[in-house]
Amino acid sequence: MSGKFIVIEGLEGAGKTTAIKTVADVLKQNRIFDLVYTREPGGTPIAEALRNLIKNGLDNEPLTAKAELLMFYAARIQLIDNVIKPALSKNQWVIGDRHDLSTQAYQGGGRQLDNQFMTILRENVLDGFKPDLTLYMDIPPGLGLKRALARGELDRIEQESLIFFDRVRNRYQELAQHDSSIITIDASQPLEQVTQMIRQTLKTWLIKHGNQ
Ligand code: Z5A
Repeated sequence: MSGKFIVIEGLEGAGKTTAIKTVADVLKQNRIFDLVYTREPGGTPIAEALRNLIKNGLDNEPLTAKAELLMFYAARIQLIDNVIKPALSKNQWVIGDRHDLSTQAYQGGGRQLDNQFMTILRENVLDGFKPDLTLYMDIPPGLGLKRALARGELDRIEQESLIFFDRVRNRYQELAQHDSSIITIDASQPLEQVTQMIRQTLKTWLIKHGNQ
């Protein structure tokens, strides 16, 4: 059975952490035990250092939108080449907390960086590499932020305005509509229902892809 790359995406507070546990649970029920977990940005020493810079900044130096974008891609390619691809080649399954769709939604939608520039960068860095399945946890930004706030302090990106997160969500929804490897989960429902939806969606996907 060949390894697959499954990614969980969504705004903060969408419930990605719980979704990841549910995905792992369903995979194990399907006798898929060799799992590797990743988070982005992060997942290698260099990528984790970039994560820290992106989330917290340094010495109050303004981080430009383009520099932020390049840092996400630097972290991502470190993770792909040093962790994700080696795992897949050993037939391990990789469960990712965010991947490139985040960049398209946050830097493309939220920060409104130029589409053509982003496409050229993505194609050159990723060279066609993409997840086998993405579960996009869709939630209104206000509700997600309320959940995230209940957990503690907000980081640099989380401090953006609701208008920014509306743009991020719109871009997520737009991209999900045009890519059959992205499945949208209504994450505004109570936890039990969301978990049930993820279970059912993944079971159906596994059957369709010959891994039940
Ligand atoms: N970012 C970017 O801009 N570009 C990129 O390319 C990438 C990332 C890769 C990463 O921060 C930041 O970088 C992120 C996007 C940006 N910033 N923002 N803003 P991170 O990794 O620290 O944060 P995150 O990915 O957004 O994770 P999160 O805040 O932990 O969100 P979450 O994992 O979805 O939330 P959670 O911990 O699962 O749930 C939040 C709380 O809600 C928790 O207490 C749960 O018990 C509760 N919850 C969850 N589901 C429910 C339901 N259904 N009902 C009620 N309560 C619930």
